[in-house]
Amino acid sequence: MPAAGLLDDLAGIVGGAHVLTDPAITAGYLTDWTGRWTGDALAVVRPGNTAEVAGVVRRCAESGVAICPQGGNTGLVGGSVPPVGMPAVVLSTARLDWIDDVDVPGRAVGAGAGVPLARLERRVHAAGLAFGVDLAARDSATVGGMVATNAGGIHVVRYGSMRAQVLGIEAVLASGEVLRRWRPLRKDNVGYDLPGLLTGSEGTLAVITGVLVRLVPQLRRTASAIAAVDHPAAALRVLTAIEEAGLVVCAAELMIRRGMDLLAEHGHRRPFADPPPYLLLVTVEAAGADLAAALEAAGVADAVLEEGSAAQLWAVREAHTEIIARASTTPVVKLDVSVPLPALGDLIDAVDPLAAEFGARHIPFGHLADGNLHVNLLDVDPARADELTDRVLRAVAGLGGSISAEHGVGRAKVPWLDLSRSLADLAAMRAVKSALDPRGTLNPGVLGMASVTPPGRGL
Ligand code: FAD
Ligand code: 2HG
Ligand code: ZN
Repeated sequence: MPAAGLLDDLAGIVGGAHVLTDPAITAGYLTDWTGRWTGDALAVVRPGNTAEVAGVVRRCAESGVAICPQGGNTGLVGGSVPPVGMPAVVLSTARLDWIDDVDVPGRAVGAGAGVPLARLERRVHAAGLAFGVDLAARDSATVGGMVATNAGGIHVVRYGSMRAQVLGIEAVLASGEVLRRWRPLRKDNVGYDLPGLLTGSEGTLAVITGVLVRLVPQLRRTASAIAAVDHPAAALRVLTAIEEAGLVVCAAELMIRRGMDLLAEHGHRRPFADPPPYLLLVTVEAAGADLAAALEAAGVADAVLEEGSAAQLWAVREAHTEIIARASTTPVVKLDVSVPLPALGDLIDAVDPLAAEFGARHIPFGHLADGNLHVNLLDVDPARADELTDRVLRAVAGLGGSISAEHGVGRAKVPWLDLSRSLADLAAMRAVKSALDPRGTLNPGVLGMASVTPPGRGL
């Protein structure tokens, strides 16, 4: 077996039980959440600490074997699975699962890259604080993966995305060296912001092994409502009215009647018996009566309001991804994009006829306050998926938007990078890549970055 020498060495580093080669076990690591992307790997390697990660990175680099870092494998752009036809290992962060004591006065906590978000949230809540990023994949998505993708989620309007939470980072560089900046400082302007650079690097610049994140006060009193609106522009007007009433917005999401119909077909209760064209889900830090008054003043005729966690209202929003995946006859074409706020309605109007032309169903939803729409296209003929993607992303660019709002580029959007970045910008990104990973070992192909140089020694 040509890889035996490499695999023996890797087993020597992480322990034989953590070099997985049984296809029945590795299969789950080789296909992404959407089912659109599948790769090959010599093995899945599960290091238990930073030194082992460094050992794996060094040993793979010696053999010119690519490394695909993987956390919870909930990414939606194909970046978490290895390429096809190239020697590679998946480096799973599952065992980097430590959480430090919460630094309550410093409002910070350190965690291993493989810690799932929900576990971090529970730990931080027990200490009386909260974490500023939340998303529906919380049970599986890891802190390291969320940094690597600069995840957004439902609270960006209040706290910013993942990059805004990162105070420090520990990462293994392609050379095997460990980069560690680990102080809970809110201000630290000494040179390049390397933690910021690694945030959103999608596994192409380093393997993140730990993260030091800032924490925020727990929300003491919240109220949520789903309001009936007839257009995204109306949803934005309601949002503005809520803000002008002095209420602090924690989340503002947009949904559409077609989404409600689909959810109802799959057993979910409709918030309204007769669903309106669009629905605004808003959470504020305020009393329910104040939200009700603001909605009334904004001219909202129909709304369902809940105080506290509003689990039922949020379940409607959070079920979208799963139900859409279940309902589509082919892997869903998922295009996470952003446009200037006033163009949200124009984008939906531009995509609807494209979907019809391709015989697809279009169920958009997303983070209204961030101008972030999740264009979900169901039943697309896989042979025409790229053509439809091209048409949609060109429409997004035409509206002054970005081809990736929060999920990243991965493998899915590489051919369209030039719609969002200039040649000079792309050249600067490639220069960073070749400086930090000159042999192209880390996640080749992702973000359009170079592939591995030929092996320096046998496998
Ligand atoms: P993976 O999927 O394992 O990896 C994602 C990328 O990060 C890959 O390129 C991988 O190589 C790299 N990577 C992972 N770990 C490391 C590491 N330690 N070091 C270096 N690189 C690494 N995303 C949002 O932004 N907002 C949402 O609201 C949101 N909601 C979601 C809801 C559902 C139901 C699902 C399935 C996904 C959702 N996502 C959302 C997408 C996904 O959860 C995020 O992209 C998340 O950050 C991925 O974390 P992960 O641990 O699963 O990473
Ligand atoms: C969300 O906001 C996620 O729920 C997933 O970003 C979006 O399924 C999607 O397209
Ligand atoms: Zn999202």
